[in-house]
Amino acid sequence: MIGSSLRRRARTALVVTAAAAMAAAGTVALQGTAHAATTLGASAAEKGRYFGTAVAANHLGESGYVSTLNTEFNSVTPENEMKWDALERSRNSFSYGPADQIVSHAQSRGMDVRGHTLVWHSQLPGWVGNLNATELRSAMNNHITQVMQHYRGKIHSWDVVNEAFQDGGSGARRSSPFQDKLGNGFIEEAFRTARAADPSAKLCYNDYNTDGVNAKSNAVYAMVRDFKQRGVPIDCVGFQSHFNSASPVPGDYRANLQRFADLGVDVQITELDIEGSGSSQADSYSRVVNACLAVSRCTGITVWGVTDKYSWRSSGTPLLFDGNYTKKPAYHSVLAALGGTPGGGGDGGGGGGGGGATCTVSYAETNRWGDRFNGQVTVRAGSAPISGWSVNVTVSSPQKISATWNGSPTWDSSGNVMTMRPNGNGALAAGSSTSFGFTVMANGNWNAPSVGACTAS
Ligand code: 9MR
Repeated sequence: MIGSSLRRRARTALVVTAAAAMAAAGTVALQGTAHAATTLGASAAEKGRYFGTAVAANHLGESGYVSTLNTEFNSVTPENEMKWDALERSRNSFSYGPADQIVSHAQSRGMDVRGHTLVWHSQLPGWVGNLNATELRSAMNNHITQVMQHYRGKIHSWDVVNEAFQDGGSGARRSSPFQDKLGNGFIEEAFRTARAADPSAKLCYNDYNTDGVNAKSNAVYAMVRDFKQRGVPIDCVGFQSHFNSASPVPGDYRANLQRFADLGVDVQITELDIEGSGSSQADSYSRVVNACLAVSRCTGITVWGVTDKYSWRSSGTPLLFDGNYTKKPAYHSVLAALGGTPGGGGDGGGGGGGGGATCTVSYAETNRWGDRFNGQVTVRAGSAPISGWSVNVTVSSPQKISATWNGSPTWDSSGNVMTMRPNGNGALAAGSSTSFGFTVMANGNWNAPSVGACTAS
């Protein structure tokens, strides 16, 4: 399922008939009906990016919360459930309940998950601060390894180290048990341990007040440049982007994202919220979105909560939906900046499903040997979430499909037409995708299979 990485290039959608044949191997996109994306997640996906939100497990029973989440977002970050004090309150005793709840919700909807966060000075249980250096090193590496192995293969990106630099002009590291006892090298060690624990996750450094060019972001920049030069594994830098009138979106926001991207890392906007209301808030949000879209390595945006009423700074009404899950002007400006068009209803919480369920497919040959080749079909939900899908794949005689994976196939009587459906839960969030694959025995015929249009339910 985590093949559902949302970092992909936008594809041109072609309106075709269900029986359309693929002329040649390669990637071609097909869809049943033309549509414009009408949700944050789907419109971001059309720009090759994800649009996520922080989620709290204790709100997953609230219908307005869940329907807004499922309709609009295709990535989640557990707001507190993956922090050290939540996962390892006593040494080497791990409790994953609420974090697992968020991950399984995300997986069942085809959403990506950002892991937040492994090594941070805050929300750290007291026992960690009481260890000597040797014990602390082993506890840090054990925490990273246990947690990342528990979620191995399920996390798009991990915030490996969070907020390790001081505010202000010093550019110094922040005092913490890790910094004070292990020295500067703890960050590098954490990243090396993380790479070994889950090589499929992107490894990020995440911080705040680093959104523009300033002494703090310069210090982070120097660290990332050093890591890249020395081969320390780091894949991404997170820019939290908590803004208000005292700390507005910096004028050099895009340039700052770009200079990090130019170091050879992805950049992500990880905790976006902007205090305010009305058009000034909306304008600030669209500046952030436009900055991300202008930087090709800016792979996604996460807002720090679904609704103002549960925000960590709720009185500043910093999010896209108000306490009734009604879309705010900021929502509309974000959607417009992402190139989406307003969906029906005009307010949030309307649930997924009904009416707009569409999906598209794309085909690629992924491998070829002397006698056979592998094909892969990627199924992507349109601008509304879907609960299932089916796709016909037709091979031409004397070809035979000899194996399939990540799907549940049925066959027509000729054996040449395979109808593929999901293996288990086929739900996909708006704009998110899954893939299935198959091996074709060529028997001398190397034509690409004909892949029909996607049918969504
Ligand atoms: O939103 C989080 C809030 O519920 C917690 O009480 C708080 C505790 O430190 O952490 C908040 O999230 C923070 C995030 O983990 C790291 N960057 C700053 C965020 C806002 O404080």
